Amino acid sequence: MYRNLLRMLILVIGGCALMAIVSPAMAQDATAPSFDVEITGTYGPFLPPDVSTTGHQSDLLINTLHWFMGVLFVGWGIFFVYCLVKFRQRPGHKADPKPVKAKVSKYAEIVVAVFEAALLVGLSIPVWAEVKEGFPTEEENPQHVRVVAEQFAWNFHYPGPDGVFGRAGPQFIDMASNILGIDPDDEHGADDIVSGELHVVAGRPVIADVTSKDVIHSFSIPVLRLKQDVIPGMRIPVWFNTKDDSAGNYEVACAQLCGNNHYSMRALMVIHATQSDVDAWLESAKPEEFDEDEFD
Ligand SMILES: [Cu+2]
Repeated sequence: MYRNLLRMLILVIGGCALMAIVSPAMAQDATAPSFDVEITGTYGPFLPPDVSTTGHQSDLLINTLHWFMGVLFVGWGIFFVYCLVKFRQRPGHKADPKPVKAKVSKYAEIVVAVFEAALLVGLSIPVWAEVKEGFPTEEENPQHVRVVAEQFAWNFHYPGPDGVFGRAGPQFIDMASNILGIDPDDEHGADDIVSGELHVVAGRPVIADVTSKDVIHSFSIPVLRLKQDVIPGMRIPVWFNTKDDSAGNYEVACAQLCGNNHYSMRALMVIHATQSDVDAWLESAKPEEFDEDEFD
């Protein structure tokens, strides 16, 4: 009996230790394409840095749930081992599989249920409401950007100096010269900027409309605790805001297994310190002078 218990304990502890050693090593070993610039902050086995104004609430929820589950795991684990020993079959005792009726376990279940309900009503629902519904108003001067996913890249569409997005449609797509299918006859589209990089300014809210050209992807920016499924045929708005001191280079990832090269579907997000830095970058990324002859 004790030998079996010992074997089980060694297996469990050994398995946990192995996972603790192997999983960070595997994370380091991923061979996704690297960026030309250095990524800000460290990524390891724990939560990445949080540079958003709402992320601390998600982190509080994640951390509370993990600690709570840890306490439950240890508590129920101890109770489980106690039962194995206490009710085991041994000389003079027969194993008794009948459930035990005890007040302690009933009260423990009630406490767990109340705590979980409090988490749901007091923490999860308000955070969800703010993150999903608390869009910045136009008075708060949000930056608008369109995000178009495709296998296996992120495209960011900026409205250009006129502030208006050009009309876009699949019939205009040309994979060499017009990957987002911006209507060449729409004057608002002539100054639009399409880039594989997301450039924003610290402290200014961003509203991003996400859509996909092919399959379902997931727009994920871990440092913003932002994740939104990207569905072909749908334009889904998401919003975020960055902390005032968050300038740096960060990663945009795809969080939905979307095909063979899903692992390589990442993009650079640059948070600039000032709006003029963003404007300078937009200026440098502007399309070549709109050539009318090309469309004759
Ligand atoms: Cu993807």
